Amino acid sequence: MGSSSSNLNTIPNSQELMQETGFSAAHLLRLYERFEFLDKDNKGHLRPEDFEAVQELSTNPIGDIIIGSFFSPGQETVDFPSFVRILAHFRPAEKNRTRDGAQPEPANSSTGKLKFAFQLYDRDRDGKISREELLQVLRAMLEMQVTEEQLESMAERAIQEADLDEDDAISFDEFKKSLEKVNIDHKMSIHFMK
Ligand SMILES: [Ca+2]
Ligand SMILES: [Ca+2]
Repeated sequence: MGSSSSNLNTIPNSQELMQETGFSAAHLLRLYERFEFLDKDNKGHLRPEDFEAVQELSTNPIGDIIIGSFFSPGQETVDFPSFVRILAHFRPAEKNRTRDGAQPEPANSSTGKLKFAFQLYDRDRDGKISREELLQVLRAMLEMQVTEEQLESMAERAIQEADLDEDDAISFDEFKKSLEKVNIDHKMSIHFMK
């Protein structure tokens, strides 16, 4: 078996991170190993190009957009705690976990997942998805398969359907309403350990 190269003690603030994100010790260790693997030159943080080693992302049409979501606007690096907090959005929601009202909405709740999805579109993080932002995502997803004209009419339709206050952009509330029928927990969950 050999000695394990990492244990919980090597992870800074591991207890707080587990409490905050709901990841178990085993999950956190796995994520730490993953982080260290991606951090090839042991910088202690990841840069966008480090994510290119993640197969699922390099082949995902909106991989760049997902990678971008790990970085705050204007930031080129992500450290381990932030990395874990982002991934916490993809934990399946726990059905029977009660939480007291004082706690913030957990990242893996339906609302937490929706907020994360919303932010994938809202590139400039001004709280609204503009027509141009919607077009950027559609373009990335459907590259080469449809014409620019078709993309524009798709964006137009999406905005018309979701835009209730008619400001020509989609707010988070409008986004949430338009996705009410979608099982967001199912769509945005990754089972981290099989
Ligand atoms: Ca925006
Ligand atoms: Ca609106």
